[in-house]
Amino acid sequence: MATVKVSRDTRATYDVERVRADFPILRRRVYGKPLVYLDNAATSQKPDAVIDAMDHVYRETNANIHRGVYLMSEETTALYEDARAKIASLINAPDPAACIMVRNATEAMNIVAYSWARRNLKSGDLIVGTILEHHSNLVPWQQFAKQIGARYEVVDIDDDYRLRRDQFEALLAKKPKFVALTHVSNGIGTINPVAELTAQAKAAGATVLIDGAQAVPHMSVDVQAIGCDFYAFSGHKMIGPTGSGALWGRRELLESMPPFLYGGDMIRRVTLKDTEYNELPWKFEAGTSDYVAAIGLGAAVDYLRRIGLDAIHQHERELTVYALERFDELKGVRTFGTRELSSRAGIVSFEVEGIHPHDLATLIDREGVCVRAGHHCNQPLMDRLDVPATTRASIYLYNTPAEIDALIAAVRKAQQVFA
Ligand code: C6P
Repeated sequence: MATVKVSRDTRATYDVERVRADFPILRRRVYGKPLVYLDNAATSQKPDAVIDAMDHVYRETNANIHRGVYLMSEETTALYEDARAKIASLINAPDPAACIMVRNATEAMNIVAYSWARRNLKSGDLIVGTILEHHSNLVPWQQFAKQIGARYEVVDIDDDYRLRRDQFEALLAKKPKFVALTHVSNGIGTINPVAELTAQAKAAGATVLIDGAQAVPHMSVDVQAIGCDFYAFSGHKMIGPTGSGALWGRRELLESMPPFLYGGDMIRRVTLKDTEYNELPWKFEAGTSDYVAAIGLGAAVDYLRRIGLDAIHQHERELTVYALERFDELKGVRTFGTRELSSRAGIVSFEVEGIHPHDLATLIDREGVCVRAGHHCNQPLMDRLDVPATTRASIYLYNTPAEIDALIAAVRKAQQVFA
């Protein structure tokens, strides 16, 4: 399959060295070699702006939110709610109150499984997923279906690693109640046409959840244009802190759902007989939130918007094309994923003949290059590809062509070791 070429004229405007200067960790060395961080699908590095925003809270304003009537609590609450507004605006959510702050995408998807699905699905109902799902958007549905006697069926991929639309449509003809679908595959980088798929699923009467964990960090996302009912993502993959993320949902759905967790902050009035719940979004934010992480995520959103999600996406696309071209030069190497660029994110999973992915990743690491080896929480996808695991390089806004060269050189060196 031929690699699709893209124009490289944004190179002039995208100043990757300037971006890199904002990420202090990129200055470190590993094994005496410059760090080449290519495990961005697992988690991303953090710029000074995010570290400083969190440092500021701990040094200047730290106090529990929504509880104190004193200045510091009010300041921290304002920073937290301001972060929520930024996060909502990033995905063009119509209403920040429908943007629930969570610890990560996994928690977001479990909220939908526990609060929405338990109330709205019953025995015999059909839930549709895809073979591309990360375990966190597969296991909750598979297990939930088992518990209530519902059916969970998945859409396969075609020879070009893209979802089989014929199969999706055949499943929709069975009138599923729910569709759980990833925006971008973390295993092989397929970008799903989520707006089209959502429109079809909604026309068939399904409620739609999109897992945006690998999309929001890398491209412009507009939940209104997609038309889905729920959209989930993690902060740590988008240069924000661990312990941050969001679940956006349609207000009317969130209002009809019971809380996921019970405790402080999610209540309006408690008596020994009963509890009246708080309004959105706090009904779903029981206990002391990781408000410092959320504030850090707000700073990450500011940073990403300053660079521009479209510019980041284009930069990653150019690097992906470059990486695929360079991989094609290597003998005994197979890359997974479509070469159709409009459907391809900056995730390059590959296997090298005669070298187990874990051995390969260990040797690559010795050259200062961080990649992930394993099933990437995609075991059904690995089974489908008929491989036990892959080695995976995943690209982000601070990566450079020289780093791709370092990866390729490290793979060559590993091949020599095993020759
Ligand atoms: N994928 C990877 O290396 P959490 O762990 O909740 O922040 O994100 C879960 C998750 C959900 N959906 C997709 C598409 C993901 O890629 C991930 C996390 C990492 O690919 C860690 S397994």
